[in-house]
Amino acid sequence: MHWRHATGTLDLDVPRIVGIVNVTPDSFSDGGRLRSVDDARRLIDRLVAEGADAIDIGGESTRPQGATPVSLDEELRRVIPVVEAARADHPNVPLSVDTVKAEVAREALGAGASIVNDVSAFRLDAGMPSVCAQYGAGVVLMHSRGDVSTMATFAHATYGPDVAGDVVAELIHAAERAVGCGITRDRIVLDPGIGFAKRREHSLAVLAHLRRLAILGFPVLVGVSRKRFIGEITRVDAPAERVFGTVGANVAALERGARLFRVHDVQASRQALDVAWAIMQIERE
Ligand code: HH2
Repeated sequence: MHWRHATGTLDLDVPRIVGIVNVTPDSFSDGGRLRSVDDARRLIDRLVAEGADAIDIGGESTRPQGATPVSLDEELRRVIPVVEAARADHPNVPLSVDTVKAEVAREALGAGASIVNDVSAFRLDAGMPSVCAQYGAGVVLMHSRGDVSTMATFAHATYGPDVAGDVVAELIHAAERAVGCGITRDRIVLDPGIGFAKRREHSLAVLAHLRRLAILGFPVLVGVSRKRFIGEITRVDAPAERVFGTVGANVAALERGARLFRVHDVQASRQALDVAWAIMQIERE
């Protein structure tokens, strides 16, 4: 399996790790850590050294406590210099921009990003599909409901008896819409949106039934890193201390078909996923 993006192809016959760079003052687990472009550069150097296969750069938080939407100018000011620096420092590492705004995607793709990670799956900006199609970007379509300030709350966490079925159906709709707008299938990755309009039981159901998403044929990315459901299960309050729980969830997702893993703590998931993967290869022989 392969994932095409604007500047090449990512081979998904092994688990791939996407390192998170939040250039935001208010992200739920790492907000405010990066005060300058040089801070971001140092973090990216570390994530790549620890084994990240791609880097996801975001300038707008969707934090569970209800995020404050960021203006276009402010988001561009945060994100674009970091994309430019990362492109110069790591010319061979695919860069993703985590945004719901077509204009931010356009500028980031122009500055050297090759993937657009849209947590609204193209719901919030009608201009997004054409920008992605124009650049031949790889796209991550993540399941969510509501707008930037409500999507990580429980305001829209209402499902029928089959939560995973509802999420899969909404993602099929998003993928078909993207294809209808000119995005080729080999550029699309689907993400169940762990913690987005999902209580703990919803996130767990979606992860438990991840196979049903993986069998659609699009690569699956999961973003479980440090999230609330892990804190609830482990009773670890500080998000940065949820690394072990994150690893457990990622291994469970790998076994159920996920191939891309968006994480803050690259080294831990790199080791765990590589070992779990080696075991899974023997099982297949
Ligand atoms: N989760 C977050 C942000 N972007 N993108 C994808 N594709 N999947 C996810 O699960 C996902 C995402 C939220 O996490 P984080 O970036 O750490 O926090 P914040 O939104 O507060 O910046």
